[in-house]
Amino acid sequence: MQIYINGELVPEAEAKVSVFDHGLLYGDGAFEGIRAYGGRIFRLHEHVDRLFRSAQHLAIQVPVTRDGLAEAILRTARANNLTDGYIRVTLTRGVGLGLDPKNITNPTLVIIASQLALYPREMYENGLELVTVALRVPPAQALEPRIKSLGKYVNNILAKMEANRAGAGEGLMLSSDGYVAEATGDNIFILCKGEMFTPPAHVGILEGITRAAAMELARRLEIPVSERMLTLYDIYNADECFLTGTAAEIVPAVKVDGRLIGTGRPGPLTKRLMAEFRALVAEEGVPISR
Ligand code: PXG
Repeated sequence: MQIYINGELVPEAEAKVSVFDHGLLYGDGAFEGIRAYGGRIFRLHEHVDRLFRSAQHLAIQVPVTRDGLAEAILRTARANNLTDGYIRVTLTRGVGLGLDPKNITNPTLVIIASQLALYPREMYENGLELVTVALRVPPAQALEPRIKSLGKYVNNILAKMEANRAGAGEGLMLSSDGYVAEATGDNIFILCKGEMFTPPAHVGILEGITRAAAMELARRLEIPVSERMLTLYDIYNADECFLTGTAAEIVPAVKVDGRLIGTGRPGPLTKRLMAEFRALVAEEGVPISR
């Protein structure tokens, strides 16, 4: 595997960052997880833009331009003959011991083009089970959720461990005041009487790129879709429920905290959206080959 580090492609065994890297020491950085389908990178520019917005908030100067980053991602995919896979872009503040970022000037940019397993195929056909975890998402006033920051993910990892302990496919996280926020690495949607709802960003969610794609597809199918504050009552009483994320794509959720959602089978609108999503990723996207 060839890894991109700060402008160079190097073999995996030589791809090393400093033990003084602020990403390692403090989780001081941001990342993107991107997928490629059939030789095309899905929503490449949206991911590049989100990384730049994260970097702008963190006041980390991305060492390349937007076009330069898109090109670096494509170059890394090409060097690894990637057609279908997962691309992980990591940006950190750079090397420096001690919290104060004042004298840290050389950010670290790493791009890995690899594979990431989806949920088992069975979960796409039969739906997954969610459990509400005790751990809450950080309030937006404390940790801006729109930054896809490295450090924030300890919370998501702990939440995933809680879901694993419960034997569920995913953990559902609430805001500190008990509104439905998101899953540990996915956004959540429900369908009620033909209308689609998802929590607004200010609840403390990541504004997912797959979430935006699902909303676009719903509009195309003339399913009314809106952001709304949701409680567990809304989820338990929904006709259909599904999760969206780069890793998960669109995956039905059929059981939440022991309650069957709707019929307990992936719903008709969820299935249509999954089919439309598969068509979208096959036709859209930036070609990897020149
Ligand atoms: N919420 C959270 C907390 C996430 O981390 C999403 C929602 C969905 O966003 P996108 O833009 O992917 O639709 C995410 C995304 C990984 C990995 O490395 C994590 C994500 C995406 C891809 C890979 O496990 N999280």
